[in-house]
Amino acid sequence: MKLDIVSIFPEYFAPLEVSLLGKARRTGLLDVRVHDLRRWTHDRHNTVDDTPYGGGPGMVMKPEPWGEALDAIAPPSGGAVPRLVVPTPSGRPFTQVMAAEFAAEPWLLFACGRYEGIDRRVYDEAAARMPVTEVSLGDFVLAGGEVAVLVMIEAVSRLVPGVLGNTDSVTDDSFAPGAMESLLEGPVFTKPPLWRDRPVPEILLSGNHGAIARWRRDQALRRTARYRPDLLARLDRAALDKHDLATLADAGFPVDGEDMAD
Ligand code: JD2
Repeated sequence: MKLDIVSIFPEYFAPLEVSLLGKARRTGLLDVRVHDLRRWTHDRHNTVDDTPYGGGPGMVMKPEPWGEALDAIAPPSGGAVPRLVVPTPSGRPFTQVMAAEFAAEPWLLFACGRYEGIDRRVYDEAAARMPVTEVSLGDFVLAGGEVAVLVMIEAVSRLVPGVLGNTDSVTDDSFAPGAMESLLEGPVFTKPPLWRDRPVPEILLSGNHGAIARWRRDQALRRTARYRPDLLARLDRAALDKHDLATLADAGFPVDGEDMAD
């Protein structure tokens, strides 16, 4: 998979040389190229921003350097086209489903804005010759797109076959698309069995796989009820058995529908 990144802070992307992603790059699974937007400026001060039309606070990224950058990286008559991904607080929420869709693309081009964002005409012109997706990581405000792109590249890359290695731990994820249900994962433990007077829950040492699965599901349901009631509300009622309903009722989240009598 080819990943191009355009930013006025190419140094932000040093972490892409570390760990999983660093290895995937060295083995050729990922072809990552980071470009400095200022390379496509022509004035003495390498200006990339200007004041907003209509007034208001802050600055806006000028269209010309972006136009030249996109033309250079994805030539208008160049056959293959990338998907342009632009982080912005006003984009569609980035989800695991979107990460999986991006992971199936051969070529992604990430545009990192700064200031109050990029002149709208850049999106419109790009959309005339390539798919464009504006994405938001969530309801908080970052100072620019760089960190959002690092997040997305990490989420996408681990879904690219061969990057993670262990494919089971990908399909088991809480938010794996196609998973029948999305529950938060419960707590995990490893050795030693007793640490600073704190024991590992006995059931996990029991060897009773059915009881362990049940306990883990209860933990997942309780945690989801507490932190993500919105996920529980979206759960298919048919995916909940009698024991699930009792666990949720005990957690203070009775699920409506049929009563619990057989
Ligand atoms: C960004 C800014 C517009 C105010 C480029 C913020 C983001 N979930 C998210 N929060 N914030 C961003 C994000 C992404 C790119 C840029 N800014 C600052 N823009 C209004 C502040 C500039 C994502 N993804």
